[in-house]
Amino acid sequence: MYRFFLDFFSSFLLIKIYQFIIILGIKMISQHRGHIVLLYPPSRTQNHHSCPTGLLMLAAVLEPQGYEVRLLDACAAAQKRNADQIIKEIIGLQPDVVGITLVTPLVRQAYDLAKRLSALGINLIAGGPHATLLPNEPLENGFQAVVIGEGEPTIIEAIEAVLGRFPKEKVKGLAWRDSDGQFHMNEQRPLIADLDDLPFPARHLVEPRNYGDRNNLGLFGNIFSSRGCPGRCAYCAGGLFGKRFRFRSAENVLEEISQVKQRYGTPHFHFVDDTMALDRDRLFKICQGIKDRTLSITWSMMTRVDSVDEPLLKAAAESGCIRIDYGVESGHPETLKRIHKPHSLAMVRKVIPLTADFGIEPCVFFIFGFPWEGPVETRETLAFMKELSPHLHQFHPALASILIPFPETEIYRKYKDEYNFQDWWLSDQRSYDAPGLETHSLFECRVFPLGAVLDADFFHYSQEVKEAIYDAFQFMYMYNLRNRSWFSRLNHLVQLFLSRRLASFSPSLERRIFGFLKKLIPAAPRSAAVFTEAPNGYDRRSSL
Ligand code: B12
Ligand code: SF4
Repeated sequence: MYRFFLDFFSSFLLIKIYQFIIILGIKMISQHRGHIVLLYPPSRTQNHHSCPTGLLMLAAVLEPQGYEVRLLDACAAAQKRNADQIIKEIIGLQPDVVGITLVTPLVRQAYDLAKRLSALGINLIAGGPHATLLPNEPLENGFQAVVIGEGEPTIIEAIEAVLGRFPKEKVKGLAWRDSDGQFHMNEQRPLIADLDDLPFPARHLVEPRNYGDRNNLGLFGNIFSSRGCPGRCAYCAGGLFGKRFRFRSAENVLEEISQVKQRYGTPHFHFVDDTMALDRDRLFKICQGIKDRTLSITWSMMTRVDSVDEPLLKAAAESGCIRIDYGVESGHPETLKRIHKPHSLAMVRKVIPLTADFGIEPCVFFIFGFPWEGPVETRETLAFMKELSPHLHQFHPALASILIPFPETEIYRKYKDEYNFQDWWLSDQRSYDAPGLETHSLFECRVFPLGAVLDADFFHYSQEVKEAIYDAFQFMYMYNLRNRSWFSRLNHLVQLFLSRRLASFSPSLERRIFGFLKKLIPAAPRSAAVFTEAPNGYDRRSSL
């Protein structure tokens, strides 16, 4: 009997060992299809507090197919890296291919980096919004191939093509250059028909310490649930995912939230969709599902003013929605028409207080500096901001911006010749991804995170328009300080006033006198706006 058990046990063990060797062998054969680095390129001004969803989605497609993937986010807030550091790291990793996301403001630096990497013999593939809009540009700046539009269905064939293991001309959605320098644009790849087919982002590749302290509980919470937008806003640099609104099923979205909550304890989710609420039925189902599954999360979304109403806001609030970002853009009705916004000021006047009434923080975005706007129109937007402000907890720093003519937008096409800003993203003078702290007045540094955009001088604003824009930003800054002591507010106001007046008289004198103050005095309101803790302790920096 004893012998029987011993024989049985040893043969069982042998079978298991053989099984292990066979599986290992298969894995070793199927693995090592390549080492891939996915890179979000360096920026002087951007700090990410959450991981880049697009690259994680690509990694999720690559890993099961035997590719070893490393994520490098040069903008990760606690581990920012410049081009030299990135190059050193990439050389150490010895990848077969590096895939880089291109967004317009960062291409100037990304191209420099690409040329240096390419000179080292490293294979480079570009993707993302800028690469999709202008596919031949990356090919002239060090990249071997460009993936146009959605990356998931194309990335594997693109890598194989760059490595010479698959014919480049057969990869749908690929732009490439042959050995004679000839530019080729292959047949378009159809949009993904069913987004539920996509794997969940490979969040395990993220190193949390790169993104800051352990309080950053929203790190893993960026989630996409739909793609495409039927809107045609004149300034919008989207379009990557097409005009047709496609969405994941409520069940699929809920499953991802459950898994992330369980694995990482993520308490807050931010939907990065362009316009989350376009399919009402689905949103109702998601809200109901969050409650039914007792997920106990909070969440936030971006959507259009005209896509919500009372029942939807009620359902959202009941399921944990704490913030909705709305693109209001202007307080000047004519501007709303000219930029093809589907909402009116009356709708905004209704929706913003309604959102706040349900306990959801409404976050409104404005754009200043449309070329047809003078000081009067600019002040109309400021007046509208003031009107809405009682319903707003505070103004977020990313909330108002100055119009940037992103490539291929209606604004860019209409005004590029008149204002002579063709291909501005390649010029040093207009590349606004620069710190500007040395060149800007204390006033600009404090209230005006996008000061460098004014320097780029896209639309040649008059002094009156600039003053009106300054007033709007100063209003937001002081509004965020409204709960401070009167002394603190007065102190800030006096500093701003003196700096602004002195700078208008003599910028160099202002810099000399206030120069050291910039370093001494912490920029209270921006940090007050950025580092606000939501009631559940979720650090909302992660979604900004
Ligand atoms: C979240 C977000 C942010 C976050 C980023 C957080 C983070 N950690 O990544 C923050 C708030 C920091 C941000 C800032 C800015 N953003 Co932003 N942002 C978005 C937003 C809303 C969602 C991005 C996302 O996750 N999408 C979902 C994923 C799945 O899509 P994806 O990233 O595009 O990736 C897919 C493809 O592009 C492609 N792909 C991407 N990279 C690569 C690489 C390779 C090798 C390949 C093959 C494919 C590929 O495959 C992916 C899967 O299909 C988009 C709008 C949108 N709907 O995409 C705007 C968007 C990307 N942002 C935009 C802009 C302009 C900015 C700013 C420049 C704003 C400013 N005025 O300064 C800054 C600068 C960003 C920076 N870091 O440099 C524009 C870009 C336009 C352009 N021409 O480049 C967009 C498209 C918004 C718009 N409609 O105008 N942003
Ligand atoms: S609604 Fe948003 S995503 Fe759609 S076109 Fe307008 S700005 Fe772009």
